[in-house]
Amino acid sequence: MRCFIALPLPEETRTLLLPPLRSARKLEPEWRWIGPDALHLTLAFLGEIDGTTLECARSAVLAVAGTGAFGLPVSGLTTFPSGGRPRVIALELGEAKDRGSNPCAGLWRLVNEKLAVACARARVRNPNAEWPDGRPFRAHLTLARAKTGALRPDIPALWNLFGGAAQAPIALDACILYGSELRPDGAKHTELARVALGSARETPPGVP
Ligand code: 2AM
Repeated sequence: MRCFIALPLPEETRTLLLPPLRSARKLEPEWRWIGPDALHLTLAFLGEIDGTTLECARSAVLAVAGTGAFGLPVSGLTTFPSGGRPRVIALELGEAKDRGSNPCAGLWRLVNEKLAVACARARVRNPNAEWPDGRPFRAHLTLARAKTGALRPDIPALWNLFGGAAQAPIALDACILYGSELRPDGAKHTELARVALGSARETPPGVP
């Protein structure tokens, strides 16, 4: 199954992003805009995996349970790749200000290290082909992908739509191993494993 490890967005953020996503679809119709429920912050893309490798991915996600939730500010809107024809429109996320140093990059490193160690122990190939020598980690939320022949998007106009909706930091409090089925109407994501990031030391609301 095609799999990836990512952080889901809280319902509040998905609701906030719904109106700008609707407007963006009209503004840039030659881009394939993602539905708010499918938005996520990718930590590792694993491609087609099964059996032992899938179990290694599951164990890597379980290993980051309780490492601490955090909130990331939206810092801008950009296209990827930085050179050449843009293929992706994404919201860029800055680092958390409410915790110690770089919790998101730390989580990206930790889950990928756990995956690499589990794969080495099980003597299977690490499915994250980019780890550790690939592109440096840039926390982002992919909003749209180019359809064939898509024009360069109007970034200032898009930022006018999304900037206002993305003022509060986005709370990231879970890590998920997703299975992804590619369909003509967009990818369908299934949760294969989910952990809460919230630290075990945190007291739930209402508990003294
Ligand atoms: P991104 O959108 O955050 O860049 C699930 O398909 C996720 O895995 C995508 O949202 C994408 O992350 C990432 N992904 C998909 N195909 C990929 C590939 N070939 N290489 C790296 N990452 C990929």
